[in-house]
This record gives sequence, C-alpha cells and structure tokens, in this order.
Amino acid sequence: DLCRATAIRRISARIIEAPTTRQHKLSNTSVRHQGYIFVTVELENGVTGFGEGSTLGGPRWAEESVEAMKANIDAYLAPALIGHPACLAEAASLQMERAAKRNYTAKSAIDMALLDATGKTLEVPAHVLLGGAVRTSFEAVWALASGDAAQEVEEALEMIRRGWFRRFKIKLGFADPQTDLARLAALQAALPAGTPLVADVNQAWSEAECIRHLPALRDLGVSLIEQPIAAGQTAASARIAARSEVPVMMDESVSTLAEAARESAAATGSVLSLKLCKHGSAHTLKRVAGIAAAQGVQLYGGCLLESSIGAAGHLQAFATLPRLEWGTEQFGPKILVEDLVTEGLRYADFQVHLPQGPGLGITPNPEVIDKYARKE
Ligand code: MUC
Ligand code: MG
Repeated sequence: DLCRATAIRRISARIIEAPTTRQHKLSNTSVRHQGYIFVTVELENGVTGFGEGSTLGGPRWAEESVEAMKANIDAYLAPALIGHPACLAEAASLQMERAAKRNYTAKSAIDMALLDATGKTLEVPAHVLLGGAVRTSFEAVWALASGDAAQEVEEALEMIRRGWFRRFKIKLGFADPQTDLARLAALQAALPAGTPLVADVNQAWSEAECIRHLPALRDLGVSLIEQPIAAGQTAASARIAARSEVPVMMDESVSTLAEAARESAAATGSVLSLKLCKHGSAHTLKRVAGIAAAQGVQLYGGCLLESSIGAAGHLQAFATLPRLEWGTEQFGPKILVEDLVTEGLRYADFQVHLPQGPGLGITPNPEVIDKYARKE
C-alpha cells in the first residue's frame, strides 16, 4: 500500500553556498552568497524527493544556520523519520516535533522533500496534496538591497524591461534613516507613478524612529511597511500600526501558530508575510495563514532568497491559499549567479508561474549542486 511504498529509507542533508549576482544588504546582515540546506529523501519505492531551507548571513535573519540545520537533521530529525511513510506529512511533522523543538527551517526543508516524494509517487503536483491550487500565477515582487541608489534604480528598470517584476521591495535600516529616505526618493522618482513599493526595515527602528519617519515613507509612495520594530515588542508595534497611514506587515514577529494568534489579535500589523522557514511545514503555513486571515489580516507570500527548489515549494503552498492579497516575492532564483535546477521557475508578464509536473515540479541540477556544496 501507499504507506509501505513511501516508507522513508534515507534522509541526507548538504550545505550549499550559492553566489548571488550582487551584495544583498539587510539591517542586520549583508550577503554575497546564499546558504541553503539541501535535503534528499529516498523512499522504499525508489522515488527521491528534494527540499531546501534557506538562511541569510548565517544565524542572522533567524537563529538557524546551515551548520546547525545539518547537525540537527543528521542527529535528530532524520533518525526520527526512518521507516515513517512520507505520505503522512502531518504525522511526520509530529515525529519531528518530538525529536527537536523549533528548528523550523530544517523541518520545512524535510517537509518539502516529503511532499515532493509523495507527489512524484502519486504523479500529482504537491499543491494537490495541500488542497489544490486556486491560482497558478502570482504577481512577483523584486527586492532592491545593494544600498547604492543609482544601481537600485537601474536594476528596477531592468526588471520592468524584462517583464519579470514591476513591484519592488526596498531594504531599509542598515543606514541611518535620512540616507535610507534619500535612496527611496531616488527610486520613487525613477519608477512609473503608482509602482507598488514595500519598505522592509527588518526590525531596525525604535517606536520613536517610526513615529518620526513613517510619514515620510507614506509621502514617498510606500504601499506597505514591513517589520519596522523588533519582533516581540507587541505593544509598541500595535501603537505604530494604529498610527501608520500605510499598512504594516508582520514578518519576523510571526513564526508559530501562537504568535500568529497573538500578533493578529494585538493588531501589530494588517498584513502577514508567510514563509516556510518560519512555520516549519506547508501545512503549518496554511494554519498560520488561516489564523491571521480569520482576524482580517491580509496575506503576502514571503521568501528568504530560495533557489527554484525552495521557491517552488513556496509556490505549491501559496497556490492553495484562498486569499493572497499581496502576491509573492520568490525572486531568489533570479538573484543567484546559477540557479540550482535544470529549468528555473518561469517569470513572465510580471508573474511567477506555478511549475507543472509531479511533486515540486522542478528538477535539481546535480552538477550545480555538487559545485556549490560545501566540501565536508
Ligand atoms: C525578509 O526579511 O523579508 C526577503 C527578501 C529580502 O530581501 O530579504 C528577505 C527576508
Ligand atoms: Mg522581511
């Protein structure tokens, strides 16, 4: 039967370090390569599934690093799943929960590989295992984060010319607010009027700085302000969200179901960025989305600069959400010097398209993976 056929024979994890086309700066880190954990799951029926978990600058964006993920997968998460049916994803998540607390990125990479392997076994796309797609393409957002205003303007215009992206996110908080605002003003002046702009502060500002600078972001045409204040500063975030004339998006502040409930009820934002690495599995991502949506929070498909492997995993889950008001980022495949798959996700008409085919719908490229795998 299916459970016997999809019993997990082996799980392995490799550290990948893939160079990016340019420096990518955030308030608390700056990268020239992306660190991924690349998970391979082999089933008794001979099917192999793949998953990816992303980091930004080591344990800087969140607490997990590629090294920690590899150690915890090898020592705890993989042994807990040997012999377990890949088709029982919820039960696999429970097994992983018993084996290790938190470790959501590592768990999400394994969960993705299980979905891929089960989808391939049943010859259905992963979204079918998650309720089925209600959309097959998504308005895509590109992140500008070199810190060099002229370069960022040129890059944004190039994305529009290519027909890949016409919505942008600008990373703020690594320079002082005046410098950030000057970058933003240069961008706003160069982009077509009404271009949707997200400003991601990555927790860098205090409440006082928000009170001072959020009106300027509004005046510069910003349509969404992401995580301006440190995660966990619930009362201050709620005050900021209430006084801001631009919607505030929760990102680092919401990982677990309890955080989704608490932050939505406290109204620390009116939009939530969903990411598999924060929530631990595709099913949990859907539950987090439901908790937030039930309290009127709108949804945004976030990313952590995944390759087409992790980006496909996200699209498979995002495709099944009844509402996804703000589209998705998933620009990672286009910021890598070389994508990790044989055929990358398709970007056209300013949309990123849900891949067709069983499982995640992408095929990792073994030569590229070998090339960028850390030599142990
Ligand atoms: C984040 O905080 O949203 C996603 C895009 C980007 O530039 O950084 C990441 C993480
Ligand atoms: Mg963010």
